[in-house]
This record gives sequence, structure tokens and C-alpha cells, in this order.
Amino acid sequence: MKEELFDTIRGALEKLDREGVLESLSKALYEGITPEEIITEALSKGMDTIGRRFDEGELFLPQVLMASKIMDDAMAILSERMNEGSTDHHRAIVVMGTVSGDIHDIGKNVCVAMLKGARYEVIDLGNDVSPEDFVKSVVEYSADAVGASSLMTTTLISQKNLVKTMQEFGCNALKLFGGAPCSEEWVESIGGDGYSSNGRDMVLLVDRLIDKKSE
Ligand code: B12
Repeated sequence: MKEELFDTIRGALEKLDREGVLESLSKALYEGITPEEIITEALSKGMDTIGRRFDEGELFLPQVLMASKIMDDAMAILSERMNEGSTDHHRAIVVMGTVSGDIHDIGKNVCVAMLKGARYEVIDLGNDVSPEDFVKSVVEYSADAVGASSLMTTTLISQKNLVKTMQEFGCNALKLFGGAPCSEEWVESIGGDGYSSNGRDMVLLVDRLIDKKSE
């Protein structure tokens, strides 16, 4: 039943069928499937297929844009559900954003939803965020961690600039990075604290690093 619903949601997203996605998503929630599972097992996999088809020249920008809009609508419903019942007591504060020059924010939004669902307070700066704006928010909110997403090889360098700017300002919040062209090795080479390839693992990563920091 669960697998069938995941397939239906994924298939509808791949066919750019907005109503189909939203209907099957409501059904999945009604059946008691968690938003985290729906995001990881259905929506993210559907977006991966869209990305692959785009890379292979089977889909074009307007279709990717349509898929992105459907994803936004689905995430709005799921985020609301994930925030239900969350208490005022947060585990830590995380500033999130997509780096300078990059407008891709679907993956970042997935991470934001996952973190909020796991009771982190998230300051979401959106996309195309300069290193200075990241630092300003860390100071303003006394944030424990910064998460910066980059989806293009051309904007990966902005992650390095962020580490440099944080060091210049003596900002010692944890520095976490992700996005398709990012990797464990890259993060290590720029002096970051952690990398994860998906939203669910990002929560585990933050849990682990925050616990370690407060030891
Ligand atoms: C959707 C999409 C778009 C949408 C973006 C909509 C939006 N609101 O985000 C639109 C159509 C607008 C778009 C525009 C462009 N795009 Co585009 N796009 C994509 C596409 C198909 C999918 C990306 C996506 O959403 N994936 C789904 C999400 C769920 O996955 P994700 O982002 O990887 O996120 C997960 C993990 O990476 C991780 N993660 C993400 N962030 C973070 C952060 C932290 C801290 C951590 C720990 C983890 C983490 O967790 C996430 C959730 O599980 C990719 C192809 C691909 N294969 O990635 C191209 C792609 C990224 N785009 C590309 C390009 C070139 C562009 C354009 C320049 C196109 C153009 N010619 O105008 C513009 C960008 C303009 C700009 N300045 O940014 C290229 C980049 C190539 C490169 N240089 O590396 C790609 C790779 C396609 C390609 N092969 O050519 N794009």
C-alpha cells in the first residue's frame, strides 16, 4: 500500500500532474504515512527523475519549472503538517540558504522542512544569499549552525567563500554544505564541518554535530 502510494506520487510528479500529486499526497497522509517518508521516498525521487531527463535532453526548462512549482505546492502542505504540534522548545538554531548566484531552492526547502520537523528553529534566508548575509543572520539569531546549498559547479566556490567570510568574522557556528555538485571531499577541502546528500541525513548530521559541540 505504502509503496503503491509512493509510486503514484512519484509517477504523477514525473507526468507533471499537479492534481494527481496533491490528491495522492493527501491520501498518503490520511493513511498515516509521515511527510518525511513522502518527501524522501516519493517526491525527491520524482525530482531526481525530472533532473535526469533534463540532463539527457528529454525535458526542457519550462517542464522542469512546472515540476518545481508542483514540488513547491506539495512541500507547502507537508511543511505545515510537519510543524503541527511543534513546541516552543527548539533543539538549536540553524540558518539555511542557497549560495550567491544560485536560485535553486527545492533541495534547500526539503532540508528546511526536515529540520523544522525535527524541532530545529530554522532561519530560511532563501536563495542567492551572500556570505555577508549568512554571517549577519548567524550573529543576529545566535545560530548554532549554517547550512548552505549549491546546485551548480559554478556556484560551489560560494561555499568556500562562506567559510572564509565566517572565519574572518570569527563566526564559529557549524558549517554544513550540500547540493548536487557538493561532496564530502569538497566540504573537507574548504574547512566545512559536515556534508549530507539528502534532507533526512542532514537532520542526523546536525543532531550528531550539535551533541558533540555541547559535550
Ligand atoms: C529544478 C531545476 C531548476 C529549476 C529550479 C527551481 C527551484 N526553485 O529550485 C529552474 C528551472 C528554475 C532551474 C534554473 C536553472 N538551472 Co537548474 N536544475 C534543476 C534540476 C533539474 C533539479 C534540481 C532539484 O531541484 N533537485 C531535487 C532536489 C530535492 O534535490 P537537491 O537539490 O539535490 O537537494 C537534495 C540534496 O542535494 C541535499 N541538499 C541540498 N541542499 C543542501 C544543503 C545542505 C546544507 C545539506 C547538508 C544538504 C543539501 O538535500 C536535498 C534534499 O534531499 C537540476 C538537475 C539535477 N540533476 O540536479 C538542474 C541543474 C542544477 N540546473 C542547471 C542550470 C545550468 C540551470 C540554469 C543556469 C539554466 C539556464 N540555462 O537558465 C538556471 C539557474 C539560474 C541560477 N542562477 O541559479 C544545471 C547546473 C549545471 C552546473 N553548472 O553544475 C543542472 C545540474 C542541470 C544540467 N545538467 O544542466 N533549474
